[in-house]
Amino acid sequence: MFRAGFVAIVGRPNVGKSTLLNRLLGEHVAIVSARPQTTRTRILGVVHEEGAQIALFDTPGLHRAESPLNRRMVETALGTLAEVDVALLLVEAGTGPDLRVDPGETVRWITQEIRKSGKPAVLGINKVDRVPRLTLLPVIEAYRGLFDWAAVVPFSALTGENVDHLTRALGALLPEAEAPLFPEDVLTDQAERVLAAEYVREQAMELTRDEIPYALAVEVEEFDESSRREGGGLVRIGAVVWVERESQKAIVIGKGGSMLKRIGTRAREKLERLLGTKVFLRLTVKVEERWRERAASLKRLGIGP
Ligand SMILES: Nc1nc2c(ncn2[C@@H]2O[C@H](COP(=O)(O)OP(=O)(O)OP(=O)(O)O)[C@@H](O)[C@H]2O)c(=O)[nH]1
Ligand SMILES: [Mg+2]
Repeated sequence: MFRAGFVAIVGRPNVGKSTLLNRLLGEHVAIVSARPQTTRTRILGVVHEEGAQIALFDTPGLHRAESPLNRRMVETALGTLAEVDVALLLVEAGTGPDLRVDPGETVRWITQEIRKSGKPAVLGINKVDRVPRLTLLPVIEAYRGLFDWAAVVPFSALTGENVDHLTRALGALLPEAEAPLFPEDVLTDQAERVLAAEYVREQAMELTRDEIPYALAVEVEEFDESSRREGGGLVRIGAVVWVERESQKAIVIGKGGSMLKRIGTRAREKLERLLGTKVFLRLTVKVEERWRERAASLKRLGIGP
């Protein structure tokens, strides 16, 4: 018997949704950072198993959103929940030194949304690598009280521990299918130029501080692979790093261009690994005041349902 269908990975920001997607795919298709609200769009990853094909959507972290950017992120995640066969709610084991047991208000709200969707749901408790095993028991009990989970799976997206149990639990909940939904070689819906923009944003988020990681957007203006086609092995990429203020621009560029250079070098190295070619990456920093509040800018950047 073969099963195939869609799963939405939902949860609060920073719990490891994108790390899990990458782990399942064995490729870095969704950017990851130590900061919350990294993912802004939904990202499809297709896992091809022996008896099942699991199409997973990584989604932006669910939170109380205020700005138009954040509201669109939340709408994207909730909209995805409505379209899938199965929900995977991710939470993290033990935040901070006082290992947290209470699921908290946001997780209660997300669980409510899952209940409203009428979808079967799996609870994934991520980051078990950083807590003693025994401390998990009260956590599992607390979450069991929230919803009738089809399965509760503690795992670590970072080390891969127990991730196979998670895929088995998800696969078992998918509808029976005559045939796979996607060809064997399909891994993601992310175009290479989108991945290029995201890789730059990932490094820029990682290397900057305070409000800057959230005020960043990256737009690829040039993606020239003509030399790759001719066997020259070079992809030429030109990207704009958008910020909201001149002061932020100065920081992203850095003294004598040093910060922008670090961002560019790190992104280029990762891109070369992904694309399997040499990459020439040119970055420019530009200011667009309040882009996070402008519908046209968000649309241009591909953010929103
Ligand atoms: N120790 C540990 N850290 C993890 C694990 N999974 C993810 N992380 C870290 O948690 C942080 C957030 O990971 P992301 O994958 O970006 O989290 P996310 O849920 O996609 O976050 P948003 O996109 O902001 O909603 C990163 O620093 C990851 O390295 C894990 O299993 N163990
Ligand atoms: Mg993410």
